[in-house]
Amino acid sequence: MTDAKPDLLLIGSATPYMRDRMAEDFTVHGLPSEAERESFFAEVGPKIVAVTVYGGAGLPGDVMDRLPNLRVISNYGVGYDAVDTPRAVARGILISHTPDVLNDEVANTAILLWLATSRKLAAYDAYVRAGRWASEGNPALTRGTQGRTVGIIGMGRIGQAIAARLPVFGARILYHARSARDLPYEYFADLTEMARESEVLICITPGGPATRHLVNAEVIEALGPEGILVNVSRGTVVDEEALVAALQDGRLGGAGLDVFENEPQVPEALFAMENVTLQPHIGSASEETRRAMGDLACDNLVQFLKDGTVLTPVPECREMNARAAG
Ligand code: 8YV
Repeated sequence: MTDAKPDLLLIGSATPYMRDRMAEDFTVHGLPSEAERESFFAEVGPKIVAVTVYGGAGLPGDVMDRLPNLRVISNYGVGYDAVDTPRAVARGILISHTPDVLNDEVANTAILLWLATSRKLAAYDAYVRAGRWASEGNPALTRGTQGRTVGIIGMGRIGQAIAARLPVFGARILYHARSARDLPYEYFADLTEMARESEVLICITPGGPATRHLVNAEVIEALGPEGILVNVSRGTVVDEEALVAALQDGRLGGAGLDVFENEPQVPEALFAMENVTLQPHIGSASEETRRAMGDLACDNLVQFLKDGTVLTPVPECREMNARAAG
């Protein structure tokens, strides 16, 4: 019976729960180390019909090329910038991702990073743990979080979930996106202009070549010495070198960062900064949300086995999916 199961390649990690679910319908293979990859591709590559992919390594074109019978890619995450989408589309391979189920968690993480950075939560936690409260007394005051002007870069599903949380902080809400939307927030076509107006800038736009270094030196400069940058999208969206330089010179007030340009590498210059909060790309990483994402990633594969479609195709594959549905 087991032999009849189609073969799936798992790239990156998955929870034990997801592995069990995938193993119900597929023979699951892990991607071996570089040294063993050539023989793996030669022996197993032609059998692989499905890939589940998680993490920054993604599914680059050269790996895809070694999987001649690949038909479906299930991306465990909403962002799929690490998958070579044009290559997959050209080959008629369907890509699914996990939208919506993580909106609230990632929005909460964005708010958390803003509040923690503004009130120096991590730095003052360390202050107490080091016994400095007792020996040095109360630390310096911080900037407050009520009544701020908050600019959001990207007004998709998660951007809207972030905006929906801001009224309790009495925030004025601005946003920058490719086009204005029918929403009760102030639209800025020009990002630098919005950054100049913002006290907090929250980045939740998709990664990939189109948004690379969208938050550049000029935008960071415009946000200014009192401004806080929060990034819960992709490290590539921010010019990290310019960000570190601005923080070092006091040209930017602070930063709450969940994502980095070269994960898991983080510029060491940030480690000692009290006005910076660092997280290891955990925006969606709660047990509940990862279970929901894992379920959707697996449901997409199950659906594909049933009728050749997926439940939540990436936008580039919607048409292909509709055609498969007949
Ligand atoms: C994942 C994410 O950690 O969904 C996303 O796009 O950023 C996170 O939920 C990511 O997919 C892992 O690379």
